[in-house]
Amino acid sequence: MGQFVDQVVFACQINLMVKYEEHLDAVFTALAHPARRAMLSWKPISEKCSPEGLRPLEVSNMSLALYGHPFSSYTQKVLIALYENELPFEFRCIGPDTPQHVAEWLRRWPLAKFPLLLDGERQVLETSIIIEHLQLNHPGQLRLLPENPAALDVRFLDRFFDLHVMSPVQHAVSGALTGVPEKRKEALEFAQAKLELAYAWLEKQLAGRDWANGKDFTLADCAAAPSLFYADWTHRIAETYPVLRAYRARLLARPSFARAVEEARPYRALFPLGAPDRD
Ligand SMILES: N[C@@H](CCC(=O)N[C@@H](CS)C(=O)NCC(=O)O)C(=O)O
Repeated sequence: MGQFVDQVVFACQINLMVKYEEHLDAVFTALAHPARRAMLSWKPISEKCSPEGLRPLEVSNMSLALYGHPFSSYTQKVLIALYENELPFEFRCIGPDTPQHVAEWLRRWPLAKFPLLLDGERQVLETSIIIEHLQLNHPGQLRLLPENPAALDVRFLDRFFDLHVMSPVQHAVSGALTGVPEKRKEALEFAQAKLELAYAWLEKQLAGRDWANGKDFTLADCAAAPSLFYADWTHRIAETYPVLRAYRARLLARPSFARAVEEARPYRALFPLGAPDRD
C-alpha cells in the first residue's frame, strides 16, 4: 500500500500531483501514508495541466480518450504511438484543474496507474497493451509491432526499457520525494548502478541500428524515448556510450516525441532530482 500511495502522489516524475491536494487529501488521509506529509509540505504550483499544444486535444467521433499527464513518462509512451499514426483522441489530463478526470480515472482504475485509454466503452491499461490495442483496432500507416517472430524482439525491448531503465528512474524519484537525504542518496545510488548496467547493455545492443529493433520505429522506441529521456536526467549517459547517446538524440528529434517533450516542458521544474538545463 505504501508504494501504491507513493506512486499515486508522485507518479513517476509527476510530483506535481501535490496539486491534487485539495481533491485527494481525503484519500491520503484515509490511507494514513507518510507520502501525505511530504505532499503537504509542498507548495502548490500555479501551472495549469494544459500546456499549449496538448490541450484541448482533438475530440473526435473515434471516441479514444487518454487519461494521463504530459510530464508522465508512461503517458508520453502512449502519446508517441498516437502521434505517430495521427490518431485523434481526447486528452483527459489528470490534474488539479480537472478533478472530474482524476475522479473518473481512480474510479476506473483503483490501482491508480496511468495512463488509461478509453476506447468507447472499453478501457485499456498498461502502456504496452494500450499500444498493441491501438494497432489492432486503429491501425495506422506505421506498424508499431511487426509480425512474429520479430514481434517478440520488440516486446522484449519494450520490457527492457520499462523494467531496466524506467523502473530505476522511478525508484530514484521516489527516494528523492521522501525528503529524507539518506533515502534520496540511497535510492539514487541504487538507480545509478542499475542504469549503468542498462546503458552498457544498450550500447552494444544498439550498434548499427537506427531504432531499438533495427530500421523501423516500433513499440520499443515508444518505451525507449521517455525512459532514456528521464534516465539521462537521473544518471547522465556518459560519453563512453556514444551509440546510446546518439540513439537518445534521434529519439528527441523524432517529431512524435519532440511534441511530447514540448508539451511537458512547463513541468520541468517539478522533477524532484532537478531537471538539467538541456533537451
Ligand atoms: N506498467 C505501467 C506503468 C505505469 C506507471 O507506472 N505510470 C505511472 C505514471 S508515469 C503511475 O501511474 N504511477 C502511479 C503508481 O505507480 O501508483 C504501464 O506501462 O502502464
